This record gives sequence, C-alpha cells and structure tokens, in this order.
Amino acid sequence: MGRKEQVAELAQKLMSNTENIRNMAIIAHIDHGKSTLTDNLVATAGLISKDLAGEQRFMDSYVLEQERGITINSANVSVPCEHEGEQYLINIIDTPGHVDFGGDVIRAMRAVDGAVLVVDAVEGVMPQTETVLRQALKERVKPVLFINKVDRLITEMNVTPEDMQKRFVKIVMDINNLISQNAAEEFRKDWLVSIKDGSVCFGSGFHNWALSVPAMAKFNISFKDVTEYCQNEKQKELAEKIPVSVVFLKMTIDHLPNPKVSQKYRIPIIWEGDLESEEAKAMLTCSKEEKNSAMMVTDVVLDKHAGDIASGRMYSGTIKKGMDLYIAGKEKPIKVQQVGIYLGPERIILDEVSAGNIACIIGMKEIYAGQTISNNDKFHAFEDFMSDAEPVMTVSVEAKNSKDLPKLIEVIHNITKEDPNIRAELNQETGEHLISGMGELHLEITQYKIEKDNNIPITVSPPIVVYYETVQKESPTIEGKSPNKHNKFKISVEPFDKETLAKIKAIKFDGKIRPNKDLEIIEKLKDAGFNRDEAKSVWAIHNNCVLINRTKGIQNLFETKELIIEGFTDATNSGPVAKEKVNGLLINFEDATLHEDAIHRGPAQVLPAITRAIYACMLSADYTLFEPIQKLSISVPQDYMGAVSKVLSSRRSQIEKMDIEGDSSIIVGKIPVKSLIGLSQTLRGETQGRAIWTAEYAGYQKLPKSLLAITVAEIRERKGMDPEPKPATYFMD
Ligand SMILES: Nc1nc2c(ncn2[C@@H]2O[C@H](COP(=O)(O)OP(=O)(O)OP(=O)(O)O)[C@@H](O)[C@H]2O)c(=O)[nH]1
Ligand SMILES: [Mg+2]
Repeated sequence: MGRKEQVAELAQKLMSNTENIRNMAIIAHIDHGKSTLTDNLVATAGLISKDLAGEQRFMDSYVLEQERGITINSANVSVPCEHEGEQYLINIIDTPGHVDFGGDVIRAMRAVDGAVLVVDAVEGVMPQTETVLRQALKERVKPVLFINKVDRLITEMNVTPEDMQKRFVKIVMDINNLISQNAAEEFRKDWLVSIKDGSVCFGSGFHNWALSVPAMAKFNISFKDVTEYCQNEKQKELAEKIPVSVVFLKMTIDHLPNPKVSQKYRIPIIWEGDLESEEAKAMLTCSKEEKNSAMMVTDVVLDKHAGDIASGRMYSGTIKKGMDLYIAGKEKPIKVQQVGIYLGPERIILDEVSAGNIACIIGMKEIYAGQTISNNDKFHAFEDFMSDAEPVMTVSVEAKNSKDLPKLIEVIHNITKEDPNIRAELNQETGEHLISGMGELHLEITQYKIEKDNNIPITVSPPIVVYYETVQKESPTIEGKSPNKHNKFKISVEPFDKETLAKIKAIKFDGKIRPNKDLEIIEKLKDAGFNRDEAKSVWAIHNNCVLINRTKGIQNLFETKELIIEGFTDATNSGPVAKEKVNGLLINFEDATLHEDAIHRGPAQVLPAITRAIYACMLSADYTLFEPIQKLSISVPQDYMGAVSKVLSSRRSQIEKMDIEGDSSIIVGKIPVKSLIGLSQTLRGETQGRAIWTAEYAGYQKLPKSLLAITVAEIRERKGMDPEPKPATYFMD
C-alpha cells in the first residue's frame, strides 16, 4: 500500500472519533510563514519528503502561487497524527495573507473551530494580523499563537535572549489586547493566549523547530540552548530535538476545541433555524446519524473530469456515495458521486465522510460557496458569511477575437464559481464583461486565469469603481404612460433612513415576495418599520429597494403585477443618473389605469411606463451617488509618517486614529475605493517600500456634493452617453 492510501485509510478511521479531531486555519499577515509552516506539518504525515518541505511549498500548488511566492487560494489538508500515544486527525486550512484574498479567510473560518495565528517575530503584529484575528473571533473561532521566524532574530539580528523575550511578551500583549476587544463576552478571558500554559509557541517554520513552555520541560531544553543551536548553525539538529510538528500539535490539541465542544456555541450563531428541532440537536451534538446530514460549502473547485467539487464543513451526519442531497433553496435532490478529503493539491476518495470534519463532495452540479447541503429539503440554510467581503473594484474585459466570446462567457462563469469574491456581469449593450474583485491584485490574477490558464486573448480596461444611485428626498407622485398611452401608473419614490436601510439589508432577500409563502420575509419587513398591511403589500425587494403596492381595487392589476415587478427590477438595475445600480429606495406604486384588453398592456407597454416613471421620480428627488469605501490601516516607520499623511490627504481619506508603536506609526482611516487605485504604487514610492497596509470593505458612503457632477459625467462618458443626465421631464412626456 502506498503512503497516500495509508493516509486515506487512517483518516477514514480517525474521522469518526470526534474528540480527537481538530479543525484549524492558519492565519496571518502576508509572508509571515503560514504555507511554510503548513508544509512542514504535512511532511510529518509523510505526504511530502521532509527535505523538500518548506521549499517546495506543497500547499501553494497553483503556478502563480509558485511564481510569485504568495498564497492565492486557501488549501485544505487532513493530516493523521499521533500525540502522546493517541491518534488524531488534524484538518488544516492554509489561508492567504494578501488583503485581496481576505474573502478566503472569512470562508475558511466557517469550516474550522480554531485558528493558529502566525506572527513574524521580526515584523510583529501587522495590520492584516489584526484583521484576520478579528475575523476569527467574529466567527467564534478560538485562537492560539505561533511566533514564527525566531531563527532570524538570532542569526540575522543578533537579538539577545532578554530582548527576545521582551519582543515575545510584546507580541502576546498586542494579541491579547485584540482578543479582549473583539472576542464574544463569554470568551474574553478564557481565550487569552499565554506563554505559560502553552497556547503560545515560538519557533521557525522554515527550519522546522519550535518551543513552548510545556515543551521546554518535556524536552529538557532552555531558551539559551535554542539560541546556541542557532548561532552554531545547528538548526537541523535542533529540529530533531524539538520538531515543529510535535510542539505545534501539543499546542493545538491541548488548546483548540474539538468539533463537539465548538459546535455547541457556534451553531446558535451561524444557523438561525429552530434550535429545538431534531436537525439542530444533531448539529449541536455533532451527531453522525445519516438522516441528519448537513454541510456548509466553503469552497468550490471545478475539475475537468469530476465536475463541481464542493468542500466545506460537515456539521452533522454522514455522507456517502449514492445519497440524495438537497442544496438549500433548490427543489430537486442531487446524487452524491463520491466523497473525500483534500491533501493539499490532491484529493483522496473515501467511503464516507462524517460530522465534525472538513470534507468534499463530488457530483453537486452548479454549487457555490456559502450554500448549504443537507438530506432534508426543508433544511434552514446556514447564515451567509460573505457580506464583509464585497468586491468593489471593477475592470471591463472584452475578448480580442469575437469567436472566443462563448468560451469567455463559460470561463468567467467558472471563475465566479470557484472564487465567490469575483462578480461578473455581462453588459448586453456593449458585449463587455464587468468583472469586480477585491483589489488590483485580485483582478490581475483573474485576468491571468482567463488569458494564460484558458488561452483567451482579452483587452482589459483600467480599474473602475462601481457606484450606486439613490435620492435624498421624497419625490412628487409622477404618472408614467405606456407608449400607446392606454396604461398609466402613478409612482413616487423616497429614500430610506439609515436605520431602516440597515434593517432592509439585514433581511438579505432579493426577488419577488410570495404573499402566502414568504411569511418570514413579511415578518422581517414589519421589524423594519412597515405596518402589517404595508408589509403584506410589498411585492418585491431588489438592490435594497422595496416596491410596495398602495393601490386599491384596480381591475386586471393581478395580471400586470409580474410586468410591474420586472419594470421595477430593470429600473433599479440601471438608474437614470449614470446607469449604475439603484439602492435603498422605497418605491410607492400608488395608482394605475389599465387597458381592459390584455393585448394592449403587454411587456412593450408596461415595462417602459414603469421604468420611466421611476426615473422621473428619482431625477426630481435630489439624486446623488454613493461610493464604496474601505477601512485602511497603514503601518510605517515614523520618518515616513509625513509622506504617508500627505498621500492620504490628497486622496480624500479620513484619518481616524494615529498611534505610535515603537519605531512605527499606525494610521487607521477610511478611504474611497477610487483613491485606492494606484495607492499601492504611490505608497511604495513615497516610503521606499516601508509602508505596510491593509484595506477592508467598509460599505458605501455619499459622494461629496462637489464631486457629483464630474463623477456622473465620467461614468456616463465611459459608458458612451452624454455627460449630463436627462432632466426628469424627459421621462414624463
Ligand atoms: N528565516 C525564516 N524564513 C521563513 C520562515 N517561515 C517562512 N519563511 C520565509 O518567508 C517567506 C514567506 O513564507 P510563506 O510560507 O510563503 O508565507 P505565507 O504566510 O504563507 O505567505 P502568504 O500566504 O502569501 O500570505 C518565504 O520566503 C519563506 O521561506 C521562518 O521560520 N524563518
Ligand atoms: Mg501562504
């Protein structure tokens, strides 16, 4: 039997012993050594040779990852291990550190129970360290700390043991501050990490050794000894004495919860169904009973031969080949073709996969990250987790050769399936694809996937920003007439106040509301401030715009309802100001006159009447644009502080906080996404590459009035329209 088969057999056996499973993500600021550390742990299981580990970067298997030396995609690996005479199954997700791939970190959090926060001993706590730790705590994922690259402190920087300890204490304090600020109340104390109890270890993922206070006693080795080994170029021997895998395993097995423990406090947060139900109990206890199988998909990979492969966290049950499973929200079940686990780039097929593990299911057609799979067609879906990672930077992409268009459409569809942080939209008028991602690097990589992985030559526009249109006051009631003048619709629009809008967003619903079926949505509308009758009269929600029917006793209205909703959807997809999406409006449908003959009130009559009325209303109600903004956090040596402030103030940032930490300054603020374009390069130039920054989605904000006209003109011209929007009267005829 080959090594891989042995691992498979062992993993299959260990999978059902829930107490001895640990699911963890390796998280850190970029380049702090996550993949190198993971490689070395994988080497322990013999999946790659020990000599190659750390250099081959097994976890970074994609060509671009190898070429650029960064992680782009999260990778899972299941490692069977032995620890103090017992066998464990460790499921590890190596996450990317670059800010553009923050969505991957958020998704990984849903699959794990614990996180190993890696901090580079030389650089210390960096902006992205804080971001990923916050993301873990938000999902109730318990952290432990691995202080990495300690070898560099000794061999390159000649730091004395005393100074080294001071550094470690400082890192631990910084991390604990973050934990006590961001963890849920009940964990604020228990989850603090401590050098003494072994929830912190320090070592070298690269040279394969690590140490913690409990390990010092066990291996009878002191900190001074470690320093001597390093100074005398004996790190190989050190690695045999205190192997990173042993120390790492002890820390994670002792301090991270097993799935049974963590699901008890996590299920109530990530699943809003009835906690008294049978399926809830199965998840709360991590039951392996086949009839209550539930999995949340956190990653999708397309395989040329096997089709869509969904991987994610199994919260309950056991899934086998041949079972019929439902994707929540879909009516027809799908037959499971195969099940398995991942070993980095390789997939291993197993007989079955069970609760408490990270597993993959093969054969689910058209599946997306974030979806719920279960064997119950009424299963309540898991909470959505992507709202903190909205793609905000966009490029337009066109095939150089028109014959490639069908292939381009397919490739883009597949890319969005594999990477849920990429959104794509085809502009029917111009034939160009708008592809939105998290940042410039993210878009560059997507471009590479299209051009190099799939051989489609494309032209790509410079990055553009996606705005949304809205209004600032209530409009008058305006009558929209159909082209044949036989149908009239009276409509008015008004903006939601901030609070109501937040509640509408929280409903997370988009589409038509079925009066007798979507009772839950109707309830939520009541919570958002609609009275009972109003809530029941809401016909549809789209882009956080609400269409409400306020008419009474109109003949044939029911037959026209679908078309009115369609007109509303069209108008809110492409507004009158600059053909951007419309967001956050209440659209009152107040009255209508309809032709009695259905032939005279078809789509060609009703659709333009509705969109034109909505457009005229918006243009008479003090319209404006909202722009996406990001929270920005920059760490820079103090000498460059002035230069950075200057760059930021020239780019419309609001600085919220400036702290001094040792020799560096930390600047936290908000910046429009528009100003992020090219920021990387400018900062690098102004600080000789010394500024380290991270940006995170922070919602939308009103564009300053002084920039409205010029921005509108810019977007309109890009889209081939006159610079100025039409007046309201244009849509009133
Ligand atoms: N000296 C030293 N170098 C290390 C150590 N760990 C990692 N490195 C080096 O640091 C660089 C980054 O390592 P990676 O493992 O790719 O870092 P990462 O955190 O996975 O990076 P991203 O996934 O892109 O965020 C590589 O050049 C490694 O060889 C260590 O313990 N000591
Ligand atoms: Mg990596």
